[in-house]
Amino acid sequence: MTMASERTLVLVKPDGVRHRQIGEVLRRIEAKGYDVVALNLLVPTAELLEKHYEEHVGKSFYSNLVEFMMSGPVVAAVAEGEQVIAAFRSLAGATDPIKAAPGSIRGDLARDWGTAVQQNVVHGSDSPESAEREIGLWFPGR
Ligand code: RTP
Ligand code: MG
Repeated sequence: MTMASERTLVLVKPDGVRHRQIGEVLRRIEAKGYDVVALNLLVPTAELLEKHYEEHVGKSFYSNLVEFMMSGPVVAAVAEGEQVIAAFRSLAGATDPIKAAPGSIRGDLARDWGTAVQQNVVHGSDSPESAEREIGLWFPGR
């Protein structure tokens, strides 16, 4: 039985770019058998981040999160393949890098977690609906 192919939005956050971890994150996606089908390096605007993080507007960490995400370039990528949404969440590990298991991207690569949960190297969409919404924001027309 074949499963439907999915797409997910992956972000290498400013801490990951700063620590030269772009290649390592993309390597792990490809090593797991997924295709990178879109790629862009940019400093996101407040407007883009407000839409991307609309579920978090008003939470205590929201302004710190947006400030951090604008602190330098991020890499936006679309990864594609069977069950890639859940698979990338598994590759990424727990949101809090201290709790993220060794072997996961966050568990292995997070360096700046001393002060904030925000600095956890990557983002990955959490559902098919979020993935299509987020891909539309970061890659208009895709
Ligand atoms: P992401 O969206 O980045 O893939 O991470 P996630 O689903 O695991 O976490 P989510 O709950 O969606 O939170 C989005 C990002 O906000 C920051 N965060 N900070 N208590 C805090 O200070 C806090 N909680 C969340 C993290 O950067 C998280 O990835
Ligand atoms: Mg999330």
